[in-house]
Amino acid sequence: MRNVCHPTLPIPDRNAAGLIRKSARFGAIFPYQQMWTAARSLGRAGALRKGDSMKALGVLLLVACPLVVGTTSIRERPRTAEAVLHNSVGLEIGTATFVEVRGAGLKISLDVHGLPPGLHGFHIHSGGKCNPPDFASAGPHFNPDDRQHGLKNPQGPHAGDLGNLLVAANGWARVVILDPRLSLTAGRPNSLTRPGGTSIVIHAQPDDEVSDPSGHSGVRIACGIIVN
Ligand SMILES: [Cu+2]
Ligand SMILES: [Zn+2]
Repeated sequence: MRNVCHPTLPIPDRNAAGLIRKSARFGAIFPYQQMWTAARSLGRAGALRKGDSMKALGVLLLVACPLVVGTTSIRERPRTAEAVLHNSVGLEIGTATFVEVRGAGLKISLDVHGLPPGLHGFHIHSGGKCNPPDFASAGPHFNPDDRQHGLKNPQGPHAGDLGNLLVAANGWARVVILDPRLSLTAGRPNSLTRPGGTSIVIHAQPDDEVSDPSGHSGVRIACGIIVN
């Protein structure tokens, strides 16, 4: 019946398959239950005669199809984006991946190397350009809610404030964070998919997380354009 209403979407990966399992139950069973309940009540009411059965099936399909199509949206691949980061001399230093988590925000996984050890402020910026060496083209912090800078600022934060990145002695940093203020849904004010684009920027200094507009985090030492 699913194919009557909507083509079955391919299962994209194991994570998505986990999400799908529950919805598949609803998609496969719930409409049938609806149809069966409806058919029984029609039968009880004497509304179903022999010649009407095909017409009734058509009506029931019309009723049931939106239910199935409604659930297939859960089957879709999660919205994702990525960025390849470069340093101020144009060398590639790592990647960031972005996965929208329904109802929770945006999961950001950053994996970079070749950076000075210690704490570095890092943010989503509101420009989709990373022109070295100063990356000024990335613009200010992404701030759709018109807040002040800093996760510890009572008037903050910017949606693009990500805190500090701890770089190990060997220059590597790997971090996974969830930012509840961001999305990848086009058209939403907090979406990283927007006209003009967005970028992820790492700074030379720690972010004090309170000083507007950028936490005294110093010059920009790496930048990646966010694409999906
Ligand atoms: Cu920044
Ligand atoms: Zn900020």
